[in-house]
Amino acid sequence: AVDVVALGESMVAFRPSRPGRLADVPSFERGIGGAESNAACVLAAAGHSVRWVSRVGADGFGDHLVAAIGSWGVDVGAVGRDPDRPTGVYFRTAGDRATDAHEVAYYRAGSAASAMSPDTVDRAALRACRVLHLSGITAALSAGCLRLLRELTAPGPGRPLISFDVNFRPALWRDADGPRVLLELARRADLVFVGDDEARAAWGLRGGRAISDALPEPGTVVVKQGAGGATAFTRDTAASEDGREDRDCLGDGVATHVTAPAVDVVAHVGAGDAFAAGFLSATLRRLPVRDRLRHGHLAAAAALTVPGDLAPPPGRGHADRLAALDDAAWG
Ligand code: KDG
Repeated sequence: AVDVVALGESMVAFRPSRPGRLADVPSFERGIGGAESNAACVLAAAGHSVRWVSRVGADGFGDHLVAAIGSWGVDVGAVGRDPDRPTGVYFRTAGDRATDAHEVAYYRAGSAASAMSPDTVDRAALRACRVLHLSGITAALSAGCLRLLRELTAPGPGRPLISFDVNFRPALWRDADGPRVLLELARRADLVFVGDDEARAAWGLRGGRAISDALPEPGTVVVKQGAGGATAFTRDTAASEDGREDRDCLGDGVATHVTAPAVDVVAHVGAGDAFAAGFLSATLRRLPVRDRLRHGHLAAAAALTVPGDLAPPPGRGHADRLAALDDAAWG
């Protein structure tokens, strides 16, 4: 079994080669995107065994994604190729440094990944792991994708620890069902990541405590407050071998807050994925909750300071030294 399996659609990502609106910029740089594979790449760079499960087209963009994600050290052997459907593509501006207001244009309807379902993915490859990392984006892609998420998050023997990043993408939800579906899936997870902005937009919830109260089942709920930092609500603060007993804990929840280091933001894209990866890495290493948050912030800081989706996090020893700086340094 690998440490982590990440399931989700990845796309070739194009960002304008100079600042401006999508309507105006004449050329774009190619990168890769996909919330779950972004997290997979960062986890692999942090020294974990990671598998990415998805589907791509039997086309050049599919070749590129498989090669690029594989080059981060992620196992791509369970990625299916679809001869009839294309690989998804998206365009995104860097956005405002302070507010992250940006433009995004997806070309992914009918993509190879949107045809994922319990019948088209290798379920054995999905389950043979300590942590299965999922996100709410997959739920929005198709009825088959949603069925797959429901099956993977159903309680049952042999279920790995389920990590769920809510990733509310209003542009992908054509109906009003998104918030309800995302809440249902989040409540079935063991570990949930959610931005306070998306919890407000999706569920009308304000503040970490209200969000944590709306998600009483997961052992850990991490509420991200952007530059303000992140708060983990844990029902069991004892770090276990693989975080598994988090699942069985009850109680009001202990809140641990860590302020994010101040960085000069280049682009927000990918920061949430990197944060989840850093937090998961530290969880797999049984580090205390405070250090899980610090490792999340360090990986996010790396992503925030590059233009594209992905940046290598500090190496493990380096990250450990930064995470061990005293409280004064962490603010
Ligand atoms: O978190 C970054 C992702 O938003 C980006 O890589 C594209 O996966 C993506 C999506 O569906 O928005």
